[in-house]
Amino acid sequence: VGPVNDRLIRALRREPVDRTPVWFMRQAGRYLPEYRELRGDRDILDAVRSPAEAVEITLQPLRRMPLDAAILFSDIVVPLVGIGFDFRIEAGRGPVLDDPVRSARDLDRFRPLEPEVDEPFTLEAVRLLTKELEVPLIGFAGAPFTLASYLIEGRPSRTHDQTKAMMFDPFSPWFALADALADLSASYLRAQVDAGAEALQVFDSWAGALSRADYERYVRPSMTRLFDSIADLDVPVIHFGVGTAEFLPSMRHDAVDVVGVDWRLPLDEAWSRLEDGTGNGVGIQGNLDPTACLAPWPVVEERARAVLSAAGGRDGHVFNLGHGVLPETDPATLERLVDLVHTETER
Ligand code: 1CP
Repeated sequence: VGPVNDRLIRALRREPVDRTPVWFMRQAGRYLPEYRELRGDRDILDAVRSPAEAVEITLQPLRRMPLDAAILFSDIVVPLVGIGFDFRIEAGRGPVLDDPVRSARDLDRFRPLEPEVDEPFTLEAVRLLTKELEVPLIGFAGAPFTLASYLIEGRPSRTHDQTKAMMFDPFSPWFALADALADLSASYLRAQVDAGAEALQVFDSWAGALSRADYERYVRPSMTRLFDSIADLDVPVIHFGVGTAEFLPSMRHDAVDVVGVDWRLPLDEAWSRLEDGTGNGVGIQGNLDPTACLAPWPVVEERARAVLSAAGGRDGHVFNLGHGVLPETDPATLERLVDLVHTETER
């Protein structure tokens, strides 16, 4: 049996829906007072390792607003931690690795992920959640470039210099590293689906640091490897990136149902770039600027309506922000936004 509310799944499959589904990246997080209260300043990896706590945090936003999906509370570095990379997540900063990946020798630090052994807590959280939820649970993983950035830089980076330096160096182990990360993410995604996740999202948050030519040459091959190896899974897949407007068509793969776009390009234009020449349809997720949610409600409303009007009621639209909810966001704004999307798009 599937979830009671299958609007998200239908939209991801580009089937007609009664209302446009809406969820938010980082919908479970610091903008919620109940999240801050529960978490304090502890490393989020503690919460991830406790199925009960991960379940509770995943459910928090759904208790406040009728979102059309839940997203598992975890992090993209969790499978890396599972195979022995000793990340910690610093509050207000992000993942830090004291002993980063720098040379071909560091490839020895990789081994295949054994999800039931390395990530039992994640799979238990997925099982508990899918028993309880009335909306689909989205499982997720990081894409190789974004994961490589944390491994190589050893900390959050805005420019990803060392990552790109390794990538451009013809004698570096870049392609082997990217393939190892594709395999890691593919097994993490497969395990989440086996445990009950009903949709998947692959996050390539930092791919926008690359030109189209470099994305094609250095990143797309490992993305093809990743998506081909999960193509047999019977769940819809979202491929999300930030700053990727110049190479949206390169983000399409046979196994990708929907491309997630940031706020830089209106949805109608994103759609025409994606459909360019292929003839096969693809859905779109997005794309309200998360900083717009810090503005007074009339501004949020006007901008949300602009997103909906660019989507034009097409099948295959999933409403979301262009990136994650900012910690300064008033939860009431997101509550009103969910309501607006549902009311405005009633078919
Ligand atoms: O202590 C805290 O509360 C820290 C904030 C936080 C949260 C809420 C981090 C640290 N991770 C998470 C959970 C998380 N991470 C989720 C599940 C919750 C949800 O979406 O509702 C997901 C899907 C992620 C995925 C993730 N982690 C991404 C991809 C999505 C994105 O936002 O681009 C990335 C880039 C990370 C790395 C990361 N983890 C945490 C932070 C602050 C960061 C970004 C650091 C940076 O700027 O590089």
